[in-house]
Amino acid sequence: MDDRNMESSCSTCNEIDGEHFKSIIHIDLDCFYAQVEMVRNPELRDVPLGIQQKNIVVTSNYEARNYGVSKCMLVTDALKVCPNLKLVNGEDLHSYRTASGKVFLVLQGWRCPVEKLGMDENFIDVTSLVEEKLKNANLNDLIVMGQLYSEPSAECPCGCHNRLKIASQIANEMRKKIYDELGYTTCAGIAHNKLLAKLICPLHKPNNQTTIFPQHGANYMSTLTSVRSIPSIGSKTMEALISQKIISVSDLQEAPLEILKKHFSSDMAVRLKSLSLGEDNTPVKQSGKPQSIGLEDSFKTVSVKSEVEDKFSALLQRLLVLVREDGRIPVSVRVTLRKKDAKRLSSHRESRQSQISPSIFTLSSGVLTVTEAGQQKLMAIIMRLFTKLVDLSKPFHLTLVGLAFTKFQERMTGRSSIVNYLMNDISVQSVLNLQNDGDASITSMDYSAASPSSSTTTDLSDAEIEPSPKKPKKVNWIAKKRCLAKEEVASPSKLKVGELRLNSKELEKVSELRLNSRDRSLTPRASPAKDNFSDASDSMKDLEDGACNDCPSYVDKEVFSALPDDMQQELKSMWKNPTSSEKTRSSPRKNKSKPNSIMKYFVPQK
Ligand code: TTP
Ligand code: MG
Repeated sequence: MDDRNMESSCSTCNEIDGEHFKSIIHIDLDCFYAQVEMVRNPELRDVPLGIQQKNIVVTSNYEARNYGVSKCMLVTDALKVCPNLKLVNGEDLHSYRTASGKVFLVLQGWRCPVEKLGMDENFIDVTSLVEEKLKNANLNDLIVMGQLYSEPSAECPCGCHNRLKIASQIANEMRKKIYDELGYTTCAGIAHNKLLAKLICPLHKPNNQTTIFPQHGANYMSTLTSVRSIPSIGSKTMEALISQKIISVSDLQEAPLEILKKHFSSDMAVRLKSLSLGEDNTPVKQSGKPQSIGLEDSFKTVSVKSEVEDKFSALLQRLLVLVREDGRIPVSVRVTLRKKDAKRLSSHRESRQSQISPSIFTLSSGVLTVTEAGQQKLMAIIMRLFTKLVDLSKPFHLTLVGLAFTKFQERMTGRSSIVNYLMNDISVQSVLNLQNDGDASITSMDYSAASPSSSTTTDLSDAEIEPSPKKPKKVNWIAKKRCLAKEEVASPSKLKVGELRLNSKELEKVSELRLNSRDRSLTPRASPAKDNFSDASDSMKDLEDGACNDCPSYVDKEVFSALPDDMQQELKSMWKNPTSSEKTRSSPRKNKSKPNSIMKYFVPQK
């Protein structure tokens, strides 16, 4: 009997409807870098095309794949199988990043959570949209758009088949829009969870989509020949599984839980088992700006300090361009090395990170810049981290160096700037990246490319050299309200009443960003910028519930709550006196008696 026809029982669907109620789409761009080049230059469309980085073809179009050119092939080998292969240098990632951002924007048009994975993949949770569409759908007319992994012998009582049929139609619309607006073809996977949506996506590539019903999840998983196909199983977990002769996903399905528990924690053993059966309940997390911005350079071997310095210097130059485009001010830098271990004939990664002073960066006419002296400071920190990772008194062999800015301050306009207070994203979008990238735990699904064993250490000693930004009490409180308690809050400036010296640009920014209350609703998620900060939305709700019930409608209540108590009192008493309040609102800059009164910043934009 065909494996695909062996459905798992669905008689308990209603009891476990928590497992089937979601509808997830995974979209992957076909031969991504190659398509970007082909859209840019139509002459490349009908020729076999390879994208070259160093001596490797990182991807190729499907024309070239027909000749046997595969991803990550050596250029020399690719030219052997396809002598007329057209090669385009793909080392400058700028246009790929731009294309990736545009696809993300198109997908956001459906107003569902979109989680970006790498540059050319996105998960979209269309559960709510499907529920909406289901209300008006004629169930007899529903069909699966694109391919279906396997015909079901019976309807699932929980209704997931109809939901996934609608999801397949939404996926089709999304793919069509990406093609119509940007010219890129894509593949999609449609399933009730992220795991199956991602894994089923490439089944009919290119330019096609595949839906899988929950009952066939375990069957499909059993066709995967390596446990490594499962996202979040990295090299260490795979090694441990192989040592138990668990190689394919079906081996994992059959492995007794007790055996797994001997080699992994109990939670992890259970999780491995669930994954092998196609079960996964990780949520689609709305993506915002990347948590870190980094670049790596790999090579055969480097064993001399000055060469390492040159590599880092080149990386830093390129990284600063990316940071400028991003616009956030970095407050932490991470150095990564891949060391060749001659004895074990293997290599491993090590990282170390350090705080950096935001003052290294300057904002000039809205553009982030670093002076020559600032760059020297950064290089000094980078080389100091390097010497902590490598014992220079002994020979060393590196095969990769990497540099990343790992934490950011959203905006910084001056040490004592009120701007830092009067913005909702007042402190930092920061993430501490201290866990092993690969295999330490799989309690939450990590869909990012699994990296080889690696470790990152935060270098606290460097924090002394580059002083740690202070954490004012008030801002820490706001961070807590936003459920950022575990994250670090870095260097928002402290507001003192006597230090209110806004220059005109800051004032403009404040007015523009925070005080245009006529255009803003105070409901959570009203502002598009908020979509990246779902935790912030919650905090906003809390604040709205209590802190400033007497505030006039044009006042941002979260901003109000962030002000020192005495300032809040000053404002409240003014609002209680309509005459003075109105005067201040209509003519804030003419308030001669209190030139720096906070009142003038609470003026709706005209
Ligand atoms: P993939 O999605 O793996 O490949 P792809 O989009 O080129 O092809 P497919 O049609 O099979 O999805 O990777 C996305 C891009 O990432 C790819 O175009 C080039 C780049 N890339 C690298 O830089 N290094 C690599 O090792 C791989 C696999 C991809
Ligand atoms: Mg792709």
